[in-house]
Amino acid sequence: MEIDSGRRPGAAACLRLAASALTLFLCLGSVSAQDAINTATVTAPSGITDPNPGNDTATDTDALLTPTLVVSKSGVLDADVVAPAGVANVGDQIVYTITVQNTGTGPATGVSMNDPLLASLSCQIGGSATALPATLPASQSLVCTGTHTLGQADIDAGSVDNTATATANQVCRAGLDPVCSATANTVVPQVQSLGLAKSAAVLSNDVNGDGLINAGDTLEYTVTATNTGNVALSAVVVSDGQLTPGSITCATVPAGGTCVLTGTHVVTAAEAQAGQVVNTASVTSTEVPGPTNSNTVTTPVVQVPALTLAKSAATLTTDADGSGNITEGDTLSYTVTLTNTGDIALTSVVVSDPQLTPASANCASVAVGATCVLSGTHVVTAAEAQAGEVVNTANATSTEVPGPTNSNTVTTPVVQVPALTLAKSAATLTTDADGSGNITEGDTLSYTVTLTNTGDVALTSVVVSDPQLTPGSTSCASVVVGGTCVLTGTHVVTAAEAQAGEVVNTANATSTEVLGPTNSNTVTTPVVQVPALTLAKSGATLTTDADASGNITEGDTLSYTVTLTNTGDVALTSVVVSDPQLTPGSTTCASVAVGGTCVLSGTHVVTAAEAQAGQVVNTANATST
Ligand SMILES: [Ca+2]
Ligand SMILES: [Ca+2]
Ligand SMILES: [Ca+2]
Ligand SMILES: [Ca+2]
Repeated sequence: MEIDSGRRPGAAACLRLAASALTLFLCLGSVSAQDAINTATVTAPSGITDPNPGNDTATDTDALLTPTLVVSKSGVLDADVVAPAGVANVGDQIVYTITVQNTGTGPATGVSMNDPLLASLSCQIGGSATALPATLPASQSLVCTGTHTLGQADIDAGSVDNTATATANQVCRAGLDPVCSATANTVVPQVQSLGLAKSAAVLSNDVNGDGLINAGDTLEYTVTATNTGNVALSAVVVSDGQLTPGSITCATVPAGGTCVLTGTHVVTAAEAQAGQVVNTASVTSTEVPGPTNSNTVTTPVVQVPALTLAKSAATLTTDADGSGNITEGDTLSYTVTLTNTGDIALTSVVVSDPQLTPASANCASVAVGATCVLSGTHVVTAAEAQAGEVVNTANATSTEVPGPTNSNTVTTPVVQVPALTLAKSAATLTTDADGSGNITEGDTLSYTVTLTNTGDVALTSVVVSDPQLTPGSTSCASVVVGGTCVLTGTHVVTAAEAQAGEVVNTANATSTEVLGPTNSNTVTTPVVQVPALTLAKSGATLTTDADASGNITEGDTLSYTVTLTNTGDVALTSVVVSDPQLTPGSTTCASVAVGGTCVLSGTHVVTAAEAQAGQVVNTANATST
């Protein structure tokens, strides 16, 4: 069916209804205030024979007042109902105003309104609410409002078209009158946009268990891309090169929907050094090429400065005494190594060991994993030798690890070298028994025997002995290095020593550390020998009484004994005891010991002269070497 409204000659307005077999014109004739004359004419279509042409026209003349309705409609988008404001979202509204104006001369009754898009209408006439259907007087307007809530289909379509249709009893009758309708086309602007937000880092693997974010720890981030527009976006890619995985692709994200990348990041040494992890993600889509960047998330990293300090064992560099082992005076070398075991560089590093030369090493900065090394030497002291070890601990300080941090303690055994000397003084004549002014038998000599600790360790249970002295020994519980233990004693020169012509004297010492015995120097003291003898002659014994007179007379034989006694302190040698009046006249002793004798026994015949003299006078003598 075709509908054509327009004027026709002789009519105020006509409505042409055309069907395949019939065209019908409904025309409203000219009207006045009092009547309406309406003439209807039917014309047979071409090819149709009108069997009764006389009834093709009818005219009705009525005296009436006629309403005329004019419908208009407008729609206004309210994009602020649902956030975000200004963007049309599902739930936002279009507010429609439909106005039916009665431009005719008479009231329209049964005025009603149909708008399939609007669930309910709120209407008023002349400012007063009214229900439908209503009577609309001439020159009045029926104003109805209603809202349409946007659906995604509306937004996807980009606009909403809808038509309101008014009906009344007199006009706008469905199927009879020209349609009293108005269509509103309301544009719904499409917005294509993406928002991207990154969560704060969550510590998901605390490698060192300290509850803090440090190098090596794993952080987890959630990067959320949100479709902040009002239409679906496709091929949404959320990326963050610092995360694992580094991206996610969502084929389609509806308006308001999200595409979420959850990834992890292991805090690097560089980030620890910098003290923070700085992280920005991005998103793109087919519709929003972008990239759109996320907020930048800065995560503080707790720095863990740390160091270790290790000291090497001592190396014997200079073996001063050539002993092949570590002894007093030897030079040891040590290496003290600081290693940066933390996750940031250490600055103003000082490695110290006051026992070494040089005593410290300075490093302005030591990178992670790098070292600062002090190499120095140490000469073993007497005290260390006494202690039997060198005990040595280094330390280190830095700006980041103020410390001091001590190294391992290195204990180096020192081989102790106990040693002593024993010296004996020359003899001093203390008591000159015989007043001879020199050292002779029976004189008293004094000696001093001095033990000196010449080693590098104290000597204990020291005994200095000399059996020839009185006292024969002295004991010292302990003799420090360089100290002495002195035996002072006296000795009376013996006969044997006088015989020998000297006092030969050697002391000795023992100690726990130097078992010994260690002998002193031998002191030989000359003894002045005092050779002496006595010569005694016995009285004559009448051996042969030649004249048998019974007394000593001429011709009698007398016997004598001449005894040499060694009364000195030295043996007498080549001793000859002689008496020329005796027969034999002498005797010789090769050696006569002290106290020993050399005896001449001989006889003598009284001579005439002796008889004449009345006596025999007889003197013996002796010689010796
Ligand atoms: Ca909105
Ligand atoms: Ca940690
Ligand atoms: Ca040595
Ligand atoms: Ca003397």
